[in-house]
Amino acid sequence: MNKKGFIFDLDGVIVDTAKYHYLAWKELANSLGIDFSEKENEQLKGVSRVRSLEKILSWGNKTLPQDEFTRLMASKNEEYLSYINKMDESELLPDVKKTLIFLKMANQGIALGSASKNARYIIEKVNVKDMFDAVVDGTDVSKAKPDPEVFLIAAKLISRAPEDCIVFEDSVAGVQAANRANMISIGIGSSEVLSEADYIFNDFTEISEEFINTLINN
Ligand code: B16
Ligand code: MG
Repeated sequence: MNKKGFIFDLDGVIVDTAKYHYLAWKELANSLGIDFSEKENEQLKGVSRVRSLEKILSWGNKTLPQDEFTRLMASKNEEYLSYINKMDESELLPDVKKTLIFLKMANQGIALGSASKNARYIIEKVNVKDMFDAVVDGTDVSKAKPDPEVFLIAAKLISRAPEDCIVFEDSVAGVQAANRANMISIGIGSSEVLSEADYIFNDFTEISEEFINTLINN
């Protein structure tokens, strides 16, 4: 049987923490007199914490001294963690667990490839930590998505060549990172936003076992 590597993004793929990032960033932006919409929020998905704040400040034509910038990032993370602390397994997105179990039973490599520095904590909270053979998160990389670093490290840790890996991603930056890594990209979300992905599904309920078997065997 073929052994492929399946790399999962976290926010927006395994759990809908994107909504908590949005709430926490919006509160912080509003406190600075800046507002942004869900459409602009797409640009923050998959993007590092530092880059997110830089983008928000640029939308408001604002700059901040370094110490204030660092303080605001910490304050956003505190607010974000207040939502995360309440998470449990019920917040796993539909059919994610089923897909993970199917891949495990099929003896495939499974890795997490997330930009989030909170990723390890979150997969523990929602009780899927044991499903992953390797975890690469925002603390392991020096270059943020769309750079392919996060996925290339994940492939290495599960001993798969990049072309034998399949990435599930909800962000434009993440799909671009998977494409640059020479992996198959599967967009989870809207086809308008994720048009650069090789395949696009609204969520895992649309991904059949037949389709996964095709990925495994091709
Ligand atoms: P943190 P992912 C990304 O996670 C989020 O999509 C992005 O919105 C966030 O800014 C980034 O993690 C950093 O998160 O502040 O928790 O370190 O989608 O790559 O799993
Ligand atoms: Mg994501």
